[in-house]
Amino acid sequence: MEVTVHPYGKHDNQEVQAYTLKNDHGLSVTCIDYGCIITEILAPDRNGAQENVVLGFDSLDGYLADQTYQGTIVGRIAGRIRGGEFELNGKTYSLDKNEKPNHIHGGVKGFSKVMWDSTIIKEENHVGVEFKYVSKDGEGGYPGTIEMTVTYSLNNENELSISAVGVPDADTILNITNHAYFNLSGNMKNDVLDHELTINSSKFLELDQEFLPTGELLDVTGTVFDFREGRKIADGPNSADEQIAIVGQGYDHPFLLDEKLVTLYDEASGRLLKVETNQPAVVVYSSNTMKGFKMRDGSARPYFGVCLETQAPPDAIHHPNFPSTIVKKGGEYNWETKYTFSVNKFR
Ligand code: G6D
Repeated sequence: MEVTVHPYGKHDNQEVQAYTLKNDHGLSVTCIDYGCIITEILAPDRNGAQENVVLGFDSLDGYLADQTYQGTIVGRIAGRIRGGEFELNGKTYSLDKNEKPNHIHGGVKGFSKVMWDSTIIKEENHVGVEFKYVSKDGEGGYPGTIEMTVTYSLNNENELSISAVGVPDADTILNITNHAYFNLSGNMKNDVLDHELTINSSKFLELDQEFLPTGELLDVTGTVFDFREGRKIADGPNSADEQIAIVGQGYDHPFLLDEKLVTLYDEASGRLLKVETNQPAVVVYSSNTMKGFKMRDGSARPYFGVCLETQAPPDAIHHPNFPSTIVKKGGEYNWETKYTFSVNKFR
């Protein structure tokens, strides 16, 4: 296994470095210290062809201009916060309203849009990169200074593990996620409508017209939101379900995980992605309205990527019945998600 470093451009007079992690079985992951962005994952198909399975751009400029969070670590709070404000310990905090009138994905200078300090990791059984960033009190409108550490690690079991640790110096809220758009067809050969998604989740969150949770938990039974036995992503866009229509004729919904395991399978290539997490929910976003800009492997088109954003439910601070996103002074926030890549040679 190896980790190599190479220049990737300049941002705010800082050199942006790219780190490529390679294992001995044809899996490689490239990430950069701007937004901890994963720019490429090369994974073999059933015939051993190594192809890219995440959407992205072919240069830093693409990521600097990007408004769709391609490959980024998103925070302080992934998802939307209604009205761009919340109350904590009797004080109201006003956040960036970067999706008026609401706040989304950590605001104007969220984790996905800042430079992280990096240290490469070379161990006998894994290689990786450790990214560090200090989010100062008041950044984006959030309380408390948080020391953030995000670590990417690749081993010879074809496991890409991502962990995030946040240590605040005051009570605050924190709920990060990884916003990679997966497309297992390889090099965006096809869209993801034929991908089979399996999620052991019996409840998903109802969304309103602003894509914010209403607080209602809906039963998946008998709907295109029931992924317990596996389901083609196409079932959503092909459905007349009003929740599908609300978010642009696809999925953009948080699912509460009964088992913290999600799988994504592309029969044409044989690629199988297993996602394991310590998080209580996953937001499935099928890039319903993504269009109008050039990407590395072609032009952006709806349904050409699917995000599996493991996290606590969005806007949890306004819903006492959701898992909490409050982190107390002296506490520690821990987020973990492991992606395992394999091929199914026979199906
Ligand atoms: C859209 O509603 C979706 C979000 O879930 C997604 O994260 C964003 O695009 C990139 O706003």
